[in-house]
Amino acid sequence: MNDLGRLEDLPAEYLAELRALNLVPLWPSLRAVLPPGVPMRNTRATHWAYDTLKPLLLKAGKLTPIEKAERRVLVLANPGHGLEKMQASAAMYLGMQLLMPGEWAPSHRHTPNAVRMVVEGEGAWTTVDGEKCPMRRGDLILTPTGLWHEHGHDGTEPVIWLDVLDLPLVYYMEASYHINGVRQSVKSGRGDRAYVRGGIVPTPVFERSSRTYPMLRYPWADARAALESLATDRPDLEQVQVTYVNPETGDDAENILGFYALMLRPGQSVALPARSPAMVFHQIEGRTQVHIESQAFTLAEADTCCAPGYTKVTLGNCSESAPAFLFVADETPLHRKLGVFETRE
Ligand code: GTQ
Repeated sequence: MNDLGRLEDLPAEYLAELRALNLVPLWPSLRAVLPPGVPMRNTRATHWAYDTLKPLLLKAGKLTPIEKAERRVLVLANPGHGLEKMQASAAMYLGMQLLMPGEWAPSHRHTPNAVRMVVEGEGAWTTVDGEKCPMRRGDLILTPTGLWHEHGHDGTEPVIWLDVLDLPLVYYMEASYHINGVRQSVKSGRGDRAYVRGGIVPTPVFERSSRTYPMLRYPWADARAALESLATDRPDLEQVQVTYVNPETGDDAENILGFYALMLRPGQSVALPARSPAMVFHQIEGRTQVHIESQAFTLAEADTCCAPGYTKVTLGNCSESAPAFLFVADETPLHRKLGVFETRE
C-alpha cells in the first residue's frame, strides 16, 4: 500500500483557503474512512452484569419519580462509542427499565423501533397500538416505529425489562422524534392469541390480516417450547436457534434489528462465524461462557453483553445437565437491506 499525502504536507494557506469554502482534501483521510480489509469499529465487547446493575436501577426508583423520568432507564452504554452516545453498537441501544407497582409510563410514539425483553417481575403490561400485552420473564414485546405504547404495573414487586432500540441509527439519520399521547383505550384481540401456532394464521372471511405488525407479543413459553422441540427433532443440529418473525410475511419482526432465541444443549459450545452485524446476548436461563476474540465473560441469568461485527463469538453452556437459553439481538436486517451483510471464515 503506498503512503498517501498527509495534511501536514499541504501549505497552511492552501488549507485555510479550502476551509473557508467548506472544502476538505480527501487523501489524508482516505485510509481512515476506507480502512483495508476490516472496518474500524468503535463497538467493544462489553458485559453488563445484572447483579451489579439491579441495585442501581432500584435506587433510581427511589431517587427519581416516574413523572420526572417518563421512562426510568439505565442505559447499557458501550465505552468504545463514548458513554454519552448511549449506544451499545452502531445501530443498537440497550436500556434496563424499571417500573414500580402502580406506576405508569405515559403513552407516546416515536420513529425508532423498540422491543422489550422482560427480565423480572409480575403484573406489568405494555399497551401497544391498543393491544394490552402482559409482561412475563422472557416475553418479547414489540413497539415498532410509529405505534403508540405505554407501560403500566398492577403487581406488587418492581418490574424490570431490557429495551432494545435502533435509536443510534435513527438518530444518526436525523429521523428520531417522539409524540406524546393520551392513555390508549384497549381494543379486543391479541396477536399472541390469534397466532398461537406456527404455520396457521387467522383468515376471517377469507381475508388475511393487512396489519403491518400483526403480532406484538411473543411469549417466552412459546419460544422456549419451539427451541426444545427443534432440539429434540434435530439431535444433529449444531445451532438450535429461532427467529422472531412477522407471522404473516415470515420477515423479521422489525425492519432494522433482528431478534432470536438460542438454546445451548447441556455442555454444548457453539462457534458463531464472524458476520458483519454487531450482536447482543441476554441470558434468559442458565449460564453461558462467552468468548469474543481475546475476551471472555460468564453471562449469569439476566446478564447482557455485546460483540462488534466481523468478530467470531463462541458460546459455551456452563452446565453439563441443563440447557441454557439466550435472547439475541443483532443488526442483520439492516445489513441485508443495505447490501453490506457478509459472513467470514
Ligand atoms: O419505553 O418507550 O429505553 O421511548 C428509551 C426510549 C424506552 C420506552 C427506552 C423509550 C422507551
